[in-house]
Amino acid sequence: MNLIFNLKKTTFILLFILTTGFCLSQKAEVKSQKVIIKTSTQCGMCKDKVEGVLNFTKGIVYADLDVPTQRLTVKFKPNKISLIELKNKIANIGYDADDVKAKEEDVKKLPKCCQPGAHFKKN
Ligand SMILES: [Cu+2]
Repeated sequence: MNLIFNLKKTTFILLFILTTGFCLSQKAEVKSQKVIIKTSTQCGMCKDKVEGVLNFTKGIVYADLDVPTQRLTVKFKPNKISLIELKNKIANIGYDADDVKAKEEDVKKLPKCCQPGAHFKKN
């Protein structure tokens, strides 16, 4: 009787440990998020610059800029870098990122050809 009871208890504890462990491992798994950000980039140099910075930023899985549409696709880990931090990072390089506008001083640091209006009118 006592043996059966102990066996039940052991099974219960084992099951408990397994479920807890499973839940914890699920939580620890980092889910990455994908966003498309509208930027003020204009050419291949802008592309190299933005991708160069972002692809070496912690928490960013990859960054890919489509030059003709100015759309930047970023896959990132929200627990490492937030969307606003990401946009600020782009703005710091000198480009607008959606609602986050680049500062005048940062825009002026860009090569002349990459500054707004160099290739086409800023909209
Ligand atoms: Cu450029």
